[in-house]
Amino acid sequence: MSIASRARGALTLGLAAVLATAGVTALSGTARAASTLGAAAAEKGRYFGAAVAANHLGESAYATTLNTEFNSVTPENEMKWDATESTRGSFTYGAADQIVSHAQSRGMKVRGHTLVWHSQLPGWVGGLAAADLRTAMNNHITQVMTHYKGKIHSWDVVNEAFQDGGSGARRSSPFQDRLGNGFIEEAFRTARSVDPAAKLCYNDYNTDGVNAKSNAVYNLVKDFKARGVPIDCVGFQSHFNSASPVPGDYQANLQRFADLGVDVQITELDIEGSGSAQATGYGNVVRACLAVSRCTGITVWGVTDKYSWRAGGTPLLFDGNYARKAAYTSVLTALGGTSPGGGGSAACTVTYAKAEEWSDRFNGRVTVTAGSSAISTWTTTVTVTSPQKISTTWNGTPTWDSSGNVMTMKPNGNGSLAAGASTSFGFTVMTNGTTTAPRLGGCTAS
Ligand code: 9MR
Repeated sequence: MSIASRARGALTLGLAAVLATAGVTALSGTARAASTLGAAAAEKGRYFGAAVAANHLGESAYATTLNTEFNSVTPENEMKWDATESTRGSFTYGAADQIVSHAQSRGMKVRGHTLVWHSQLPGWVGGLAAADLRTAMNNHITQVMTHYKGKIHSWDVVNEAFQDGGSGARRSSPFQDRLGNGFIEEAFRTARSVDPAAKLCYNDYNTDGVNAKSNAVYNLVKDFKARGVPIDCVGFQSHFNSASPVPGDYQANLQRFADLGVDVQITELDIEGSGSAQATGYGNVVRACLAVSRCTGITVWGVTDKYSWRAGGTPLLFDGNYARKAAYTSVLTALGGTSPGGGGSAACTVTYAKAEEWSDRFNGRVTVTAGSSAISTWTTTVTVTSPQKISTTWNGTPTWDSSGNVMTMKPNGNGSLAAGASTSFGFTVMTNGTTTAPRLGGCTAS
């Protein structure tokens, strides 16, 4: 035995003794990889968050998915100026407070979004002359940050202040037009004075690769750092689709900002699409963040496709039935986690869609998609609500529990699927008067 391994042995024994004294049993054997996004990200020293809407927290599947998978939240609209100060000097925090207390009681972090932005800005702000606008902006920052002092890990102090396109110019807004370039600096200085413990971020979109807009933000941050203007982080929204895919220099761009001495955060990630293309995009984003030590966390812009701001593009990790998508598996795998039920790296996801419908029955179709590795077989379950009965199935081999309501489905013959590839099976549900949609269990792959 080498000296090093003997030292390690002694250390292990010492640790076991400490744990035993503390009344904790030391576990031996291989630790199981984390099986949720939040836990897997935490093992990598990052948070994994979602944008949350207060009005969905009462939906149990929404809350369960949020609580199980995520460890940070961003109020999607509830902290914006139109929500918190729609009338000058009269502050309303009800919906935002609901999200903050939901998060705090479950140990989740909260990102604050956003203090100074041209959009979702009440009309009265745009009507103010310069001196009054300056007072109103600083008062808004002061009031909102004071209300949430100590509860927000990072604030998007200024959002989307630059124009799209090649000019690198500032976007026109009441703040820009009346206060000039200095409004961003003023907002950050005010924010620092109110809550010195919160990380202060500049947040924008179309800045995810090296381009004229991100260069303009880069120069702003560089100037702030050189002059000692407080700034701690830059948020990269990362709204992607086929016209605006994950840039090839995404990681390099994150790294050049990090090299200026700020943290970087992926703040509003969503990628339109489906299947393996979407899964690959998500995996690339997560791997880029993990490769940049100052990339401290990732937030996806919503929990489920059905409530996304661009629901038609199905851009998120959970479908409208809260089933994990291939994109979910890709993210979890990239974070070093393992799907529940997915042995080793083999993993799959299932989604349900209703097909044909008659007065007494309907057809359901389940699509099984392999994760980022090929699988040799899969199993999933479909549960119908009594008195419904499944009368026929196709493209699969079913077995049944004693109630006859839970069908376990395996492939017909060869169940192998390439990474990201899909197959589907179908079945007919006799409604017997009940039209409730079937529920899917997890997908198990090997
Ligand atoms: O997702 C938000 C949506 O519900 C609002 O209607 C919309 C209004 O502007 O804002 C959406 O969130 C935006 C975020 O606050 C800033 N970056 C772009 C996001 C998507 O539009």
